[in-house]
Amino acid sequence: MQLSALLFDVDGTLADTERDGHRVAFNAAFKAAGLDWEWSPALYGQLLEVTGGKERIRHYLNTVNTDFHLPDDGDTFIASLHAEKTRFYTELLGRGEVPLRPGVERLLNEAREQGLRMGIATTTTPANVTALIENTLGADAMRWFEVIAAGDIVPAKKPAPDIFQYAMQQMRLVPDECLAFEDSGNGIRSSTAAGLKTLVTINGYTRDHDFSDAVSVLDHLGDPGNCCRSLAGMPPSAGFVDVAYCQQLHAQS
Ligand code: XBP
Ligand code: MG
Repeated sequence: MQLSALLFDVDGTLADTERDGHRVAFNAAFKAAGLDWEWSPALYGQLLEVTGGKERIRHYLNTVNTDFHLPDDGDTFIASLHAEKTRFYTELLGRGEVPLRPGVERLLNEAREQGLRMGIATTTTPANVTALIENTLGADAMRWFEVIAAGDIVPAKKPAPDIFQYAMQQMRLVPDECLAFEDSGNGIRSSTAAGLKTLVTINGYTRDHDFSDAVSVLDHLGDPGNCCRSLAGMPPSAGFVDVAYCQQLHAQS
């Protein structure tokens, strides 16, 4: 089957959002709620093993801040804290504080020009996707993606395959028509379990994750004059990820 669609993860893939974006927003929400919780870059890196902000807060309380007494309506408490975090995060994106990673805008435009379909498959909250896309690519760019599969739209977050399966179902695609883009161990476990070939671009938090199932591992997507470095798999002959390279990866058995 030929390559018909690119399916993109968001956090860590389209933009390096975690350390200086989501983490900062979590800490701002904790402070606004009068909580003395402070997630350092190192602690946040550990907490990232759990996807989903609400799930991550609960994981923190279950494993790190075990002395904190969660109110009886713990789910409501966490959900309202997370809603405040999302407000801080979308404001941070609105200030342009998180740029797209190298090569992302170029590849998205090249894919559009060459008629490749595109979708988003992410664990983050839908509002966060809108804020990132609109603040980096403009409001029209939301229409570049046929589906924004995000957050609680599926019962199980990554590493479960649900979010990628949902995106393909909405786009009426099968895995053999697609190539997935991810950045983390949870992400590639999700995309691989959904039957997808996956290109990985690592980042500071995920460089030591297991990407043995990836068809290619790069330090970023690259641009003309800013070549990417291949860490596993066939390197891109142009020195950056273009549609031709995506088609070569997709054609690999
Ligand atoms: C990354 C996640 C998200 C973000 C925080 O998602 O696991 O939970 O860390 O966003 P992905 P929320 O890599 O799949 O894009 O607080 O909205 O969950
Ligand atoms: Mg990610």
